Amino acid sequence: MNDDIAEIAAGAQRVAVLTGAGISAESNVPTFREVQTGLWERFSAQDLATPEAFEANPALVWTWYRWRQSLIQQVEPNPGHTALAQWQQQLRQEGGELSITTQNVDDLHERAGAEVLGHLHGSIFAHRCLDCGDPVELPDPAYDGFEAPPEPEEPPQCATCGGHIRPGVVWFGEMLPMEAFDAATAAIRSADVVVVAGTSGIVQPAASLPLLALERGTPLIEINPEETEISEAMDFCLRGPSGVMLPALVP
Ligand code: BJW
Ligand code: ZN
Repeated sequence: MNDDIAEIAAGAQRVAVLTGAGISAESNVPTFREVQTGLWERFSAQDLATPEAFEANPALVWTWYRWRQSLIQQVEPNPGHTALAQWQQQLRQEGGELSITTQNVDDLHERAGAEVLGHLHGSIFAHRCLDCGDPVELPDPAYDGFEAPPEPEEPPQCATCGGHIRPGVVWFGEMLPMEAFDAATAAIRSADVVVVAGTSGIVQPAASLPLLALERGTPLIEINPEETEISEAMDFCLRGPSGVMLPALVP
């Protein structure tokens, strides 16, 4: 680890972290855009991750998300998640704060013991009615294995209005949850250092959030084995997996 980065991390009282799919990659949750392993290599975002897709083929979309939900439930947080949870706890004990804003719909930060400020793209476990918005609790999907989604089955219907139940994720063309977005904006604006881990920086408006750090000259650190759309704006790039780089970064 470069001395400057270690010094910045050790001196920071307020840390704002933005995570993406890459932080869960070492837990065996597939990312979206990586060559060969990315979900969008095998599946069509257009046909699965838009409101129009759900309207056109609710069974296909529903079953795909239930399959991904079951996949997430079969894996565990990795050392990257744990390092962030530890750093958060450490800073809180010292009167500081580490906020985690994630684009991920999984619950691995929480399962590692961290508190998440906001899930910018929702949660795959928070089902709700498409029509009336009522939240709905469902039993876990009984799918086994990682290989492929099972035969499509129709989504359940809302007990209140009969509408289709949908996953609580943010599809393309949908607005992000305002509360999470505003909280992330405030956290980044007031941070001593901003850490961006495991995101390609392609999807807006999430990808532009860390760039708010530029307004005040706050140090920006990227953790990613690959160069990304937002690497150029970074002060430091740690080129490696977050499961290795994050534990090394925590003071
Ligand atoms: C590792 C690692 C390891 C691997 N350690 N790292 C043109 C310009 C600007 C915007 C747009 C535009 N055209 C369309 C838009 C808008 C659109 C958008 O941004 N599209 C882009 C594709 C261009 N955005 C939206 O639609 C958003 N809403 C919006 O804009 O609302 C306003 C509006 C409303 C109405 C009309 C018009 C505007 C909503 C975006 C919702 C995104 N949803 C998804 C799916 C969620 C549900 C689900 O899970 O299925 O969110 S898409 C998918 O991408 C998911 C992710 O959260 C998101 C970001 O992906 P992420 O996390 O960066 O993953 P990858 O795979 O891209 O990258 C992984 C990275 O990890 C890589 O860099 C690896 O190298 C790295 N890595 N191993 C560390 N071990
Ligand atoms: Zn309803």
